[in-house]
Amino acid sequence: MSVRILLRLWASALLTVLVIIITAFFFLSDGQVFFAPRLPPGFPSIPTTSGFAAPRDNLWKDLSESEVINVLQYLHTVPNTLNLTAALNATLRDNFVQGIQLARPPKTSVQSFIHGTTKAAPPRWARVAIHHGTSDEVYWDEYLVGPLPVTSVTEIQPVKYPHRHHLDHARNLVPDALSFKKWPYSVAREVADITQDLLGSTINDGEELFGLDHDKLELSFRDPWMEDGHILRWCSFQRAGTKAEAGTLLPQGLYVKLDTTTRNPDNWKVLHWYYNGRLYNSSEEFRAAWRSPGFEKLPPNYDGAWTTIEDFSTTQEPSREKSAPIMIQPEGPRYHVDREQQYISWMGFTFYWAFAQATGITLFDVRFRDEQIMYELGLQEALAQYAGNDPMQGAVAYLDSFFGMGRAMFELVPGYDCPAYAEFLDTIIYDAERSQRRHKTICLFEYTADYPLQRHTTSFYVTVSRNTYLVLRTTAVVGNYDYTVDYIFYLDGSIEVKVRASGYIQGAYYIPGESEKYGYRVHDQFASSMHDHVINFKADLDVLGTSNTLMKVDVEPWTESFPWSEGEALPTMGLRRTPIEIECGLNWTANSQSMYIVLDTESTNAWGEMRGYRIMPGSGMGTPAHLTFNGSRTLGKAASWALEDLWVTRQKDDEERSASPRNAFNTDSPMVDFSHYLDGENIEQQDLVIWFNLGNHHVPHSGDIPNTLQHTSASSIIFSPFNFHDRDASRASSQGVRLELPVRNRDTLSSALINYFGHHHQKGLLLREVSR
Ligand SMILES: *[C@@H]1O[C@H](CO)[C@@H](O)[C@H](O)[C@H]1NC(C)=O
Ligand SMILES: *[C@@H]1O[C@H](CO)[C@@H](O)[C@H](O)[C@H]1NC(C)=O
Ligand SMILES: *[C@@H]1O[C@H](CO)[C@@H](O)[C@H](O)[C@H]1NC(C)=O
Ligand SMILES: *[C@@H]1O[C@H](CO)[C@@H](O)[C@H](O)[C@H]1NC(C)=O
Ligand SMILES: *[C@@H]1O[C@H](CO)[C@@H](O)[C@H](O)[C@H]1NC(C)=O
Ligand SMILES: [Cu+2]
Repeated sequence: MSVRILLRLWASALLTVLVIIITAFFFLSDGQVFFAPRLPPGFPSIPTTSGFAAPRDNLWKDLSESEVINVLQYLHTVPNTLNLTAALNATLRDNFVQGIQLARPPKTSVQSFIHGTTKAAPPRWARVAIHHGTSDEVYWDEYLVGPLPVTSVTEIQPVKYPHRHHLDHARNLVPDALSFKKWPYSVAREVADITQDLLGSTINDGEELFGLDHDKLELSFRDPWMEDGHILRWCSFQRAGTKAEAGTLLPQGLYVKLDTTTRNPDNWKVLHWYYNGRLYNSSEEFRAAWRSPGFEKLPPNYDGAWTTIEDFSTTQEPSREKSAPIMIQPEGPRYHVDREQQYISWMGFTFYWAFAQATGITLFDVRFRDEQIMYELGLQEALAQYAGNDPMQGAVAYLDSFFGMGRAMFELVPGYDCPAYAEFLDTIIYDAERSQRRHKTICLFEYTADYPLQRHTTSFYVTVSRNTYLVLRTTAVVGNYDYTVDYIFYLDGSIEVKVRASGYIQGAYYIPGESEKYGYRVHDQFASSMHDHVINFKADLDVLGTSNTLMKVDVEPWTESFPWSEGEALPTMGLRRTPIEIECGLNWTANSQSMYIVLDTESTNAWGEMRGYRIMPGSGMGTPAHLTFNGSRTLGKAASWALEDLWVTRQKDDEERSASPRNAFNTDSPMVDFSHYLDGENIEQQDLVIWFNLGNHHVPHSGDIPNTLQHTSASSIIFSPFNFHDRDASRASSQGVRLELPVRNRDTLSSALINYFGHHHQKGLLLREVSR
């Protein structure tokens, strides 16, 4: 995630306030006010599946437009203390509705409904975020409005943060356009003569969002923070970039630190300038140094063909003009989708999905052959912590749910992002009393791997089973970086969660002798910046119900003597099973010598073994990473979940999320402080939640220019049945072949028998003739 998105999203937030097109009473879909790139026509996708219905209504389903209108009408007509201005007429100095989403029902009430203890489905409530702009200290807070639809019993309640009793709101440290952009840009304009001399350019005017001058300069910002009552921010000068929007590759080595405390610009100050390893205490001091003889100037970092994606050079590989192999889906999809209830069924798997602006897609009630596996599986937060020797790279960290990992989901490209035959689904976001349909933000497809699920050759036969799996995919484009999240379902009952990253890296102005400590030189004046990606997910496993135990099974070296070793102690190895008793954090172990299995100690398979699901690092680039260092000043207490690989806690209705999108501006006192979830409770045969991290230690190199490649940035976790069934469950659904090998019987050769299991498709396939 980059600073550039700050510009975009805050700017778009400002725009929504200033250029509102909808009121509570006149909702308009498809408002195209701000950044929601749409594809040009010419990327057709297949029609949707229909005639399939979920067994029950989706209890986590997103608010509908009519529900949102209902809530807005309530907020604007029933007396309350919010002093709301209709978003259509609001400025940032008013109070207005910033966003609305479903307040997902507590698990306890969902469970009692599903188990028939309560007759009525859990009531629907909305969660409403309010921008409080009338006070001197601008802040956000949240309210619950329900039950819905609005009746005489509908009420409004403040959202409580159970572990943070004293907190009910989060400061907005850049409350208006002036502090956000106009004033910092005016500071940059005051040194136009210096930037012209040092960088060969001057700052853009700061108000243009579209059509800015690509050769001019922009400021990118670290998140502001509070220190001794002051609101502080470091800004970095970068080139806008020639159309490619590669600003994060174009830092110029000039930085300014600002104090924008209070809403009165009279109180604002330039604190420091930083250039070429020197910190200046004022603009005057910086200017004097620049004028003085012997002031050392660094070369600017220019944009050019090096930042473009397409290779139009003459040294291309000619074979790329021929078609590459592509997958087809000969008889249509084999999954079933209920779009209305957001429910999917495939090869024994069933699950519901729900969307949220902060976190994207979450799966609910995941079952395999009607047996419970997970209550909930979804992303919580995506952080990136950088390191470097300048005031930007040296401390910048991003908590991307602030920008919205769901809000940042844009249209996927059929045939490129997902197979052309994939099914595409839309999402809708609601903010500032406006709805916006985001088209084709989710894709769903079956795919057959290039490697079989199973194979074996004996003297008499060969068997091979195809490995077909189902993928639910979204991509969140948070500024410079694209995070693709896949939920993958395998025929044996395994579920994989995989994150891949692409896009422009964010790097440093290259300083010889310094940049090497934190990255690699990747262009004339540009070095990569090492950073940690840690992406937190919640997996509320309910393996055969809510009574589960996390069993750690260690593969241990030991020495043992056996009767047959005639008294000699033999170095060997064995298994040590330890149930995890207390809530804790865990790491993947060296040499993968520990297995973590969530099981139900009271359910056994035919062989008397406890039925469970194993959690293991998946098919990414090695083991998923956690944060390299503790104590980041930028992250404060906002991301303690990032310090270990996975955590196990007891499920609590009031421990719904490991993070809040509003953590970013008050990291020392975050709305949700995950560390409070670890309070020493016993977790044997309890309702367990696994919080796990994906991500990697990203040390970009020349191959990350122009964009990071996804096979070098993937990380994944697999939840896999472990003694869950009596034998491999994929036998019932896999497709394959058994070839009886010709047997020489005296003088005759028996004819080979071919036995297909599952459908065998051959039409249109070109088999290469092999001469013997
Ligand atoms: C917006 O302001 C105008 C002029 O004051 C007023 O007529 C209109 O009712 C307001 N709209 C809403 C939705 O409050
Ligand atoms: C209500 O909001 C308006 C601005 O929208 C503000 O002028 C007024 O002071 C606020 N009233 C209260 C009681 O805060
Ligand atoms: C700048 O301020 C720091 C303390 O913040 C001080 O140590 C340093 O001497 C000052 N530099 C100049 C040139 O005044
Ligand atoms: C996991 O690793 C981190 C350091 O990276 C360490 O602080 C923590 O104690 C480890 N956790 C366990 C359970 O070993
Ligand atoms: C991280 O540091 C804080 C204090 O700064 C400490 O309380 C906490 O236990 C540390 N966590 C880990 C996992 O080392
Ligand atoms: Cu990265």
